[in-house]
Amino acid sequence: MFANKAKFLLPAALCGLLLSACSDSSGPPPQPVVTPVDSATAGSIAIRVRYAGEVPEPVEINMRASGKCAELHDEPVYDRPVQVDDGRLANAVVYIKSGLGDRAFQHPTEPLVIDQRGCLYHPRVSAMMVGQPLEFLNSDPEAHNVRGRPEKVSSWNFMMSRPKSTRTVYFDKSEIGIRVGCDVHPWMSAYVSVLPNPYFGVTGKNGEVQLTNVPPGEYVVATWHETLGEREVTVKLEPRGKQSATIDY
Ligand SMILES: [Cu+2]
Repeated sequence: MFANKAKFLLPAALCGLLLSACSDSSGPPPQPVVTPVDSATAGSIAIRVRYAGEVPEPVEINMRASGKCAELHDEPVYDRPVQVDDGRLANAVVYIKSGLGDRAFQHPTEPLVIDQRGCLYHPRVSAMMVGQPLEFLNSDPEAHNVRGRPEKVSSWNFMMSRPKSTRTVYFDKSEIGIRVGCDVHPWMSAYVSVLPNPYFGVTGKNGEVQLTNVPPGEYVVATWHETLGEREVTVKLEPRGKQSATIDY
């Protein structure tokens, strides 16, 4: 029923019910036949993401209505989807959208971990590769369900009621900006992007992402932001080139 799409694997479901912490024993999809990158000719692309518009006022999250969440914070908690520092936009996913042809890349076996802590997701915005494990961790003394609302891969939904429990999902195709949420605490939002190549990153405070070990070529590099949408730029990379580009919102 989950064939060819996001795999929420049954053994993991069972072990999640029985144990406080466990991971998938079924394992990720097999590694593809990899197209090697010649490091002697590879280069790098630096992308800077800027935002010139108005930054929405942060909205205080009312956690008092839901269980223990409010007790987990000493200070008021604000929702800040648009984070801008000195004109630089954080939490934008930067990735090579096209230009790599049919190259195939090894996926990491290290999981991307999204922690549920203080009734918030950490990190809020993240990116990973197709085939890489995505591990949800519950660090709270509070039950959360994890509902994925993708458009291309299959949706998933499971409950995580025990502190320090983990659950793992896998993807065998790519999708940008999959929304993850919790029905118990409707303010909880995370966004995961699943990429078919290793050339991606999420901007931090400086609004920058470095793509390294990129083969020479002409690429469409795209950015995605949860409320500001997508932008693209074309970058031509010579052998051993160092290119940089700015993307403006
Ligand atoms: Cu929750």
